[in-house]
Amino acid sequence: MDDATPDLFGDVPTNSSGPARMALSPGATVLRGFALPSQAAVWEALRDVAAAAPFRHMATPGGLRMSVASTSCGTCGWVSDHRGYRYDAANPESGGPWPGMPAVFLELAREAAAVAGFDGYQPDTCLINRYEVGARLTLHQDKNERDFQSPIVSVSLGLPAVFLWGGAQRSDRPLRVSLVHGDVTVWGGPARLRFHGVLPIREGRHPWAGACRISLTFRKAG
Ligand SMILES: O=C(O)CCC(=O)C(=O)O
Repeated sequence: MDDATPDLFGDVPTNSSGPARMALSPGATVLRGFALPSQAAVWEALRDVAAAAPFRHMATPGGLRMSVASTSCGTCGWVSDHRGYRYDAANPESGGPWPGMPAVFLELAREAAAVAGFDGYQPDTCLINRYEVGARLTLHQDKNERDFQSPIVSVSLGLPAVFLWGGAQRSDRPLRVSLVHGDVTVWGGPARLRFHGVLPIREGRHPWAGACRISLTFRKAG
């Protein structure tokens, strides 16, 4: 991780944001605090991935700087530039492969998918987004993957966020869902192509992540 990253080991608040499991729509579930038991190992693995493939702000195809900083691990990584959005086996920053998917990431994603009703999940990539205060993701669909049969699994770490859970059309009014450190959101089946996004992150400080939020978003891209 870069030098904006604070100390790794501090006290981390427990998660108390409501029911253990919250259905958003058919095929979409928030698992409250699901990542907490493995948070220390996940955080350490995240530090290693970010050291091997540092976060950077990519450009949209239209030339705008994305407000989130990103990196990836797995057999391919999500990239965006003037050529469009896609997955690439090479990290454009280094020209080499992305770091491998840490076992603790894979295990967490597989377990969360199974609990949400998607057995046998085999993600091949994890997009890691770092949101500083004010960073956001506008409503979008995840559709650069070849495989829409597999779900998306997204782990929230650090500062809280308001997740927008939209419909099949961009114009559908989204639900606003609070996500806190350790929550895991899974969407697949009839929910796989729903629009979703993240409102601008509000100021705050998390004992591990400092003034930022990090999401790990697992996909089967290839
Ligand atoms: O940060 C999140 O919780 C969601 C990430 C996301 O929507 C994406 O990477 O497509």
